[in-house]
This record gives sequence, structure tokens and C-alpha cells, in this order.
Amino acid sequence: MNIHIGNRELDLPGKYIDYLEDSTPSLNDPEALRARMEEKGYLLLRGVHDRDLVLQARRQMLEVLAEEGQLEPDSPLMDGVVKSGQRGGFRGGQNRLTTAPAFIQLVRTGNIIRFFERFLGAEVLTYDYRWLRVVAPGAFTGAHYDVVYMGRGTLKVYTTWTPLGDTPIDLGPLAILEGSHRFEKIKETYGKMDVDRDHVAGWFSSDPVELVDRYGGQWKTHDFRAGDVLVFGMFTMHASLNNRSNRFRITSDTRYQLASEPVDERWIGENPKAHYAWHKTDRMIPMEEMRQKWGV
Ligand SMILES: O=C(O)CCC(=O)C(=O)O
Repeated sequence: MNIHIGNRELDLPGKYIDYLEDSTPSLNDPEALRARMEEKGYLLLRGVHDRDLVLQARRQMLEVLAEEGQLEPDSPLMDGVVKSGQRGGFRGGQNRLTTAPAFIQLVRTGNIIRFFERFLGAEVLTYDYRWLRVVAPGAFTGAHYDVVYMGRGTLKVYTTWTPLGDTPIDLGPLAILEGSHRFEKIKETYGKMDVDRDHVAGWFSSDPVELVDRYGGQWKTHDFRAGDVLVFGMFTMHASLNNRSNRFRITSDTRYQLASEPVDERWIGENPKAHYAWHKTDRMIPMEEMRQKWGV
């Protein structure tokens, strides 16, 4: 099969990208999961969420998107077929999609909280801000570490990427650069950035091949089903495949950490302040310029 990330066309499986390893068999063995996270930088866990609840959240969101005129009216609602010219977009924060009751239940209660309590070994919290993406055909996400967006509290924060519906390869699911949590030079330079403080672009690279050729590692992705999650830490490079379907890819990425540890103040409270300076200045420093300076 061939897949696309940005302008690159790659074979899957191939030298640059292969399939994620499934850690579901160890779901009830937190020690094994911690060891796997340490080794690989990610956990693919199938069926963590109640599939019906995920599909309920999907339906509630698609009803909003249909009302907004973003969906092809003659196609089944649950397919999320994009009406010509509609672009979806990043829909994080407080809005009709992120306040869909089933979505809140999904990411703030139940199975995912119980999972993190076992995985981290004590009471956990999730950020009040919720990230949601309605990704249109042709779109993709460039490679980055999450720490540049949420590194002001503990660095032991875990992103949970959650497809809100079955998300096969052609919808452009997430990909992890296995090994990237050990790219020490990148962690010490780019990994110390804060997009609000430093006015830098967030993406480290739009080119998956460049990263592997220069630093090693291998991209990993997979087909996802409603109920699955992909969990990773702040220093795991990730990107997405291009959405090559005619449907929206609807996914969320929510964050979990120990309740006892410091929290990045941008993402909590009744009305989280979120990114308050990023992209809000005339002079955003291009990542290429920073990379040259850092020598990475
Ligand atoms: O879903 C995407 O395209 C990007 C998600 C992401 O960057 C994340 O999960 O941190």
C-alpha cells in the first residue's frame, strides 16, 4: 500500500513506515505497559473505550457539522462525507463539538481515567481544554513533540489520540516516529521550546523522510477502530498521514497526568486561556531558522 505524509509518498510497510505494535494484550499489566512506553514511546491500545459511546460522540458531532452545512446531505450522516468546498478545521476549546455530552463522558470519565490511574499508579487529571480535529481531505499534521505546546507543568503528561469513528489509513490517522523519544539533541533544543514564549512554529518538520534519514527511527501507523487509543509522551515525535478520502477524519487528542504534579496553567480552569501568544505576532520564527541555529 502507498501512503502520503505531506509531499512524500511512502510504501507501507517499508523502510520509512511500518505498523504500530499492539499493546492491548498487556492492558491489565501496568508494569509491562510502562516498560513498553519506555522502550517504544507509545502504546496502541484497542477497544479501551466503549465503542457505542465513541459512536454516540461521533453522531453528536456530525449532527453539528451537518447543521453547519459541512457534510454532503445525500450521504449517510455517520460517514461524514465532506460537502464540496468545506474544509473542517481545528475545533479545540469550548464549542458545540467539544461540549457534545458523549464526548465529555468519553474523555473525562470511565475507562480512560481508570486506565491512567492504573498506568500512572495514583489519581489523575485531564486538562479542561479539549483538542478536536475535523480534518478535511488533503490535510495532514507535520512532525512535532507535544512538549512545545504544553510543557509548563510536569513533563510526565500523556497525549491520548482518540479516533471518533473507524479511521482507516485513507482517512489519514496518526503516525509515531518510533525511537524519537531518544533523540537527545532534538530534545535539548527544539524540545525546550514553548510556542507562546518563543513565537516559534510548532512543527519540527513536514518531511517524514528527512527525520528518519538524519536521526534514525521508523514511522509507525495503523488502521484504527472506534474505541482504540494511541497514547504517547511529550517527547514522542508524531505526525499524521494525509487524509486521502472524501470524508472528515474526526479525532481528539486529550491529555492526562498525575493530579499531584504541576499542571500547565494554559489548559485548566473553567475557561482555559490556551495559546495566548502563538501566531499572534507579526514575526513568527520559522522552524528552519531555529533548526539551523541549533544544528539539528
Ligand atoms: O490528529 C492530528 O492530526 C494531530 C494530533 C496531535 O498532534 C496530537 O495528538 O498531539
